[in-house]
Amino acid sequence: MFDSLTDRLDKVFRNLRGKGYLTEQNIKDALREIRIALLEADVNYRIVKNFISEVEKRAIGEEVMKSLTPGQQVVKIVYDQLVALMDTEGFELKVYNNKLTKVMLVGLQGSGKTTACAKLALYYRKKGIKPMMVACDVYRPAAIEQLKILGKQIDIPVVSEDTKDVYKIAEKALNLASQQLINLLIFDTAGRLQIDEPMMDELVRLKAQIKPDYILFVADATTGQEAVNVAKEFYDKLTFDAVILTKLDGDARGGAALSIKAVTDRPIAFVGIGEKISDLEVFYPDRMASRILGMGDVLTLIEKAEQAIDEKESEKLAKKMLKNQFTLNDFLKQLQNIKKMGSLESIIRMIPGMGHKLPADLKIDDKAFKHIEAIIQSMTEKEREHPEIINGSRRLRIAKGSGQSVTEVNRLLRQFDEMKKMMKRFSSPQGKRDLENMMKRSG
Ligand SMILES: Nc1nc2c(ncn2[C@@H]2O[C@H](COP(=O)(O)OP(=O)(O)OP(=O)(O)O)[C@@H](O)[C@H]2O)c(=O)[nH]1
Ligand SMILES: [Mg+2]
Repeated sequence: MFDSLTDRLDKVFRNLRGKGYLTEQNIKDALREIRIALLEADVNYRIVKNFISEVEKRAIGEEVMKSLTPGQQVVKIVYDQLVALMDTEGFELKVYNNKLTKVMLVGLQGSGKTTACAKLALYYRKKGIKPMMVACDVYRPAAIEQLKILGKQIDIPVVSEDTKDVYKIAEKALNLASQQLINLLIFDTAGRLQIDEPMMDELVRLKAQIKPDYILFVADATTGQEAVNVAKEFYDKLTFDAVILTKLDGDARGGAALSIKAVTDRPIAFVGIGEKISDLEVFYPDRMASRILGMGDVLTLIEKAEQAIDEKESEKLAKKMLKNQFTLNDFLKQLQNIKKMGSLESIIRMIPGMGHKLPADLKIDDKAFKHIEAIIQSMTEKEREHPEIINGSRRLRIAKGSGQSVTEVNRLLRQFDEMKKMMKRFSSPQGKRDLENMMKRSG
């Protein structure tokens, strides 16, 4: 995500940080580089101009230049400006478990509306909300089927009807929702390649009929400024409430994320970060700014961990770690928890200082997980609890049983051993202090 922008900014800041004090010229040079980086990221040029002049106003002054860490101060100012640029002003899609909230999704063809429909439904169902989806795309032949398949996967009802009359489908959905005490009705609508009048008129009419509580504009982040221009046109016709920015996982530049709020004055509410139905995140400007500046996204990481890991279980594990009683069985459990959080790659990219250092095209193979799992599963209960008994012949048996080589088995056992040593170190009082310092530095 945003790798090229992050890389460029990282270079500028490294240069600044390396200097003991800053002259006005240093800052001006850095600002010029930042300006180019933003333009290359496909941020709207007017936004870039304002952005740079705001940063300049704050950065060129006694306070920054005379401070002990001028480079760091400039980074902080850029960070603040990025947050301001993507400000959501506290926007929140409010859904309640005792009444109906209606949401309408609109956007260009292929922007990710139908996928977002299912993602939203799943997201709110996890919060105890009763969602229902409505197939209002009656033009693309497979569109209704697509939504139905998604609905089946997550076990959420889909309203559809064999008709070209979208208003009839909408009416049916409104009736069903009130009969079945649905809390969230999400309308998937048809997209078009070009914005055309009949399509817009249909959306305007649908809006008048449904009276949605929220209209969300779905935009494909990888289309950059194009997405922003289209957003403006949709906004003029439909005054949508917020944006779902999809395919951020494939967006190396970040122009849409950085421009859409400033151009339409409507905030980003959610971002799509992958093709899976669980790949939806609430949008937080501060976390996004951290990601862009390569500072990682620890909060999202923690939230994901909290969702995936049972609190009691993780407490038990933590205690075992501290007492150095962590076994291969616990290790296996941890691996399975991590897997629930998403792909290994997406997790690593959120770790401060890690994300942007990985090459953009690097694919971390989740198969490695499966191999480790297979190896541990090929061990007896006793071996998992007491790996020290695993001798040569046992290694051979485990290798055969898991379809891995003995070298792989050896490597896992060695890594596990090292992990235990590290845990032992961090469980001492000095170790805890080290760990805290480490976290402070990276946070
Ligand atoms: N990588 C990635 N792919 C996504 C994301 N969201 C949607 N997609 C993919 O984008 C493609 C189009 O998504 P759809 O949900 O069908 O788009 P749509 O707006 O409903 O398209 P139309 O109904 O044709 O207008 C599909 O292949 C999705 O899997 C995302 O956040 N990340
Ligand atoms: Mg669709």
